[in-house]
Amino acid sequence: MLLKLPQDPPPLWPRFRSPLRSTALTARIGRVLGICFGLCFVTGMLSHYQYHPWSWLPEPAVPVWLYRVTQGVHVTTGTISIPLLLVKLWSVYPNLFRWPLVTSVKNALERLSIAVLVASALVELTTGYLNVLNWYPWPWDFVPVHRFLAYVVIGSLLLHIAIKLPDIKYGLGVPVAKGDVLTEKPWSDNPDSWSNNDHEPPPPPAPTGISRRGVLIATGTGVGLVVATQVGQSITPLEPIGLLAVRQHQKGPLGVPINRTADQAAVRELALAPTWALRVEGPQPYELSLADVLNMSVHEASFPISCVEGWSVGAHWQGLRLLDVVRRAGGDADSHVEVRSLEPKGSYNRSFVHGPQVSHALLATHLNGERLTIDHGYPLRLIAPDRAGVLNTKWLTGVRVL
Ligand SMILES: Nc1nc2c(c(=O)[nH]1)N[C@H]1C(S)=C(S)[C@@H](COP(=O)(O)O)O[C@H]1N2
Ligand SMILES: [Mo]
Repeated sequence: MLLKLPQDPPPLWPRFRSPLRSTALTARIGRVLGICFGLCFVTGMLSHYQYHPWSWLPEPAVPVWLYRVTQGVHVTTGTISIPLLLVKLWSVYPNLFRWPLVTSVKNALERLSIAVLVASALVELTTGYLNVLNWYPWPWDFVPVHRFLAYVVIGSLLLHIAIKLPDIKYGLGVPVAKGDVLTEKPWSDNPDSWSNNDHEPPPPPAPTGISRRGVLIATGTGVGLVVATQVGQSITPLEPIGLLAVRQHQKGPLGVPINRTADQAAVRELALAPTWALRVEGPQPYELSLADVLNMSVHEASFPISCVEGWSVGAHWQGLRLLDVVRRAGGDADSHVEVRSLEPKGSYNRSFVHGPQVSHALLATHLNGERLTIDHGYPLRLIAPDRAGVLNTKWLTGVRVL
């Protein structure tokens, strides 16, 4: 006991009597949520790796759909974690009102670790979803904070699982309709620990309204609907029911959505200038005029464009092979290559290619059989398989062999 507190809570202190809330229910929701958090974390790290690959382990170029799948899983698991987390919090929030609020130093630390987990998870998931909507109503840089918070979430989640292991084992071991009612046991019954092991099932609660199984079914249905109406942004055949799919390929020119237009990037004039040329730097520098570029644009490839925000769509590309351009400048398949955009500002106005992607990348002039539109990167853009969309720089001006 930290302080000498009154034995009983104040008279207006909330009391929770719902027989729906139980360790069995919480553990089942928690298991699915834990799997989602795990998948979201791992795929998020893969995405981070796309931005900052190690030079000794460059990103692969095959299978061409790899990033499409990992990033689709990242955004989908993150999105469904929002309703799952809300149900999970609903199932345990009466614990906030246990009396006394803390019973020991250990108990206080446990509560603090949960506060960190809940707060970081809520911020991580909400800002992640708002990022998908391209809305940034906060003053910090999204990407580094999103990554840092991911470590906080996963660290405090692992701690939480370790602390709650006895409850998790108990909760998953009893049928969901049976088992203790989480909130009926007064805190003061177990002053030493929040997680008590001696769960003694009280007499089964009288059935009223929805059952615990009903809560699980409703949650599962809701999550299923979110998945079905969202994955249309990466699984194109499901697009017609993609109510929550933020970007849809039919809504962009040439069947591909656009994240940033030429006007937003302030490149329209530069990209349309008749003097446009591609400057290639390296041991043997040279320039390609627009006519040269179009003459050399004879290579075709099909691979998806996959945005970090989760949308992706298969596409057919035609262009010059980056490797040919690099070789003519004196480089080869092992070169590190910098591809630069006309875009004056912004962190995505240049992109680095090395490893297997050098041999697979195209400097594309055509998309799905037609000349690139200005918003898709006219006159020339980078595109490589298994590469985050944001790294496929548009409106090229130069290639540098490093
Ligand atoms: N120069 C430049 N290239 C860019 C961007 C940008 O903002 N500037 N956006 C990127 C992002 S986030 C994506 S997903 C793809 C989208 O390509 P699209 O607009 O042709 O679909 O372009 C990438 N290329
Ligand atoms: Mo993107």
